[in-house]
Amino acid sequence: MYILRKPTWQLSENEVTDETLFHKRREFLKLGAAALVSSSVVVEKLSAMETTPRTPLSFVKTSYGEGLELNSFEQASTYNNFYEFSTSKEKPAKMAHTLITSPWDVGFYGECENSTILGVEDILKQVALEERIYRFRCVEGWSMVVPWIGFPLKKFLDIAKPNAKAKYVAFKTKYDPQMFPDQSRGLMFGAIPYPYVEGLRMDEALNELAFVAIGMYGKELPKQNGAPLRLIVPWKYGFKSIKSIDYVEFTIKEPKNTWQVVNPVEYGFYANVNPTVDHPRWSQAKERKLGSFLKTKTLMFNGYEKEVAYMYKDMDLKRYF
Ligand SMILES: Nc1nc2c(c(=O)[nH]1)N[C@H]1C(S)=C(S)[C@@H](COP(=O)(O)O)O[C@H]1N2
Ligand SMILES: [Mo]
Repeated sequence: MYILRKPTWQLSENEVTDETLFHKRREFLKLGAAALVSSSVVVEKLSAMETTPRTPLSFVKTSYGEGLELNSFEQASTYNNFYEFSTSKEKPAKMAHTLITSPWDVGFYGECENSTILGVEDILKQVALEERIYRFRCVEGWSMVVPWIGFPLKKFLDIAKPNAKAKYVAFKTKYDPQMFPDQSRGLMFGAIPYPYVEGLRMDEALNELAFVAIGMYGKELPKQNGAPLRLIVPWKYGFKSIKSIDYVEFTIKEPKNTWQVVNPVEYGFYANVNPTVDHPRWSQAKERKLGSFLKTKTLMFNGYEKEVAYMYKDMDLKRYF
């Protein structure tokens, strides 16, 4: 008889909050330690944490997110959700060196005219890179503001020319237990089903805010943040922003995304950030930005109501959560 460790998705609100406080305490201790040594030593330590040197990128700056206060690179790259490595928030940064991001192919399948497999470098030849500062809100109640570098998801999907029957698009993360240790753990031992799957309705995918990130803070994405390329859907909870994509499929039917499969009572397909619809085990009215002590109000559609509300005007957002 095996004793199963309780998966994170079964944690109570208290435990989630404790984890956040635990993290805050670590940040505080780090700051305390930093005050004792010269700042140049601290900078050296921070860059030594990067698992691999990351190439600086050239990109166009945009006005997205002007005026938002950024989280630090350190915050965004050391507190991660990446179950393929671990359910811990701290471990992906230490473990992600096993992810080999080059060569990396992305396959496009399903309801499209141009089904193809393309290397990331070929994809990058077809798009212009831009920087967008977006709010990012995890369903667990923490948030951050990150300057992503990438290109509109529409440009990515245009490569495959979706046909008129394509109503949805599904994305999958690479399945390779050599690179992602948790993929060999097995459902019996509390792992989530792999590969990780996410999906969007076609109109959502074509919305101007939907983004493919290949970098952040001026450089290539750290592996723990989903290198070589990941989705960023800023008006939806963070779990929709699938990492390390290797498969795109245009579908007629709504795809089943991983968290909906794991726990359909708690997670749906849409997962729009909505302070008025609580998670069954905690309120979604507030969030704690990484590095902040106080909670702040969560905004409808994470502050992107103007850009996205039209897509849901006839929908009951309590039902389609
Ligand atoms: N493949 C994959 N993608 C994923 C996840 C994951 O576990 N595996 N976690 C999701 C969740 S819950 C969140 S909040 C964000 C976290 O992104 P970050 O680590 O860059 O902050 O990634 C999302 N994408
Ligand atoms: Mo999340």
